[in-house]
Amino acid sequence: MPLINSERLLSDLRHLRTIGAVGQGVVRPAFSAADMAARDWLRSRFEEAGLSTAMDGVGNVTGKSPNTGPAMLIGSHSDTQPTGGWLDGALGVIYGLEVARTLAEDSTTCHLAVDVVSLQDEESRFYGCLGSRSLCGLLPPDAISQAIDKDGVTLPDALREAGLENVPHEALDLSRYRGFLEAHIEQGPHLEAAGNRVGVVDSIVGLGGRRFRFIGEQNHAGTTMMSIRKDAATALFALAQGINDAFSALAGPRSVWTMGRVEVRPGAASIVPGYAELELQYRDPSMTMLDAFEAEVDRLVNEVRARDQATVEMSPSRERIAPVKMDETLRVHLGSAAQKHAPGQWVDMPSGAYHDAGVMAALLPTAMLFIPSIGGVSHDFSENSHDEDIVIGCQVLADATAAMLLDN
Ligand code: HGY
Ligand code: MN
Ligand code: MN
Repeated sequence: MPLINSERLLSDLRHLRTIGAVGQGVVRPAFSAADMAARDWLRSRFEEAGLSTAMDGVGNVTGKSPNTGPAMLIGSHSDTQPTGGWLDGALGVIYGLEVARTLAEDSTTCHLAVDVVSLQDEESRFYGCLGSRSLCGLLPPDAISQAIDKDGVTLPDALREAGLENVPHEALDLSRYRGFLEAHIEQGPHLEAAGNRVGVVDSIVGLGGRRFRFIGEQNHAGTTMMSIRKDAATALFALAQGINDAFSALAGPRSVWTMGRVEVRPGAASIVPGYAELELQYRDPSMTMLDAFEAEVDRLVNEVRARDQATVEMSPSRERIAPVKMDETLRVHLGSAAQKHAPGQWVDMPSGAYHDAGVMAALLPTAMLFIPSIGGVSHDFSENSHDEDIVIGCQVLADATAAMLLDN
């Protein structure tokens, strides 16, 4: 099988890291200037690789092989979290580019078709997995018009600012594709802890989220007696504690939940807060568990409402993503390639993070490959992986991709 160009791979990853760099991390939220600069650079690299490129109306950047199908579509996202790591998403996009180049440069595989994609807003600045959902025709009708980020920027305004408001949205040509592959950093501790170098994902967790608004009565912290207060923060804390207690009692082995955004206004020590916001996200490999979490939240909200401390409004904070199984046949090819390049140091494993692959699997046979995250850290500027793991992961993906297409 053709060998990847490891220096070229690392050089492209390091260049992408410079676009939106903040210290050792990266800040490239969807549709930010840095994100669009990165997408323009990716397009130029895809073109240099002989791929025909385009940016569609939601910012997806594609690079298409001149070869006829069946093709493999390989990619991930190049947008990041507000405090993002340099590899989350970027790894899978540059892997796709390197696999496309490697197979095109070798006489035994140059007839194979590998397309590459950088999907938009996987990190949910405006809408979770916006790009992959758009590509798959899975965006609800008013998703774009209603989407607004945490700072009040609307998605239509961001699209206008990026010059995309009149650009057509690309739809996946299912007749062209054998499948979709996404390589990603594990973003967790399991591979490193077990001394493994490659993970072949068997399933991706499902997730849901709720947003709560608490409306009380702002007042003086000294003269407002406890019996007559309508303290928005007290209601928030009561709900948060109730969620932690109830979810802990319900949780399965891979259940997780996070209340990562809290706002209390006006945020002064001598003022009884009149307004508060809380955002909850929960994940599990089982849809039944996700449903159970949501039933508990409904019960707890009614309890807090009954206390008459504050009015509690609840709404979904994001589109729910169902748990999804990866394609068995593609997984076998990834496992064979992993066994060749990391014998005895690879493992089948679930993904605790969600990914665009979780959306693409609705339409295409889909598989994912993980490489270890140093210290299991991600969604933090310190996110990192060892170069040798980055290189091995890409070689495994290249071998598996060639095998999948030759196997047709
Ligand atoms: O949050 C996630 O699972 C993904 O990294 N955006
Ligand atoms: Mn992420
Ligand atoms: Mn990611």
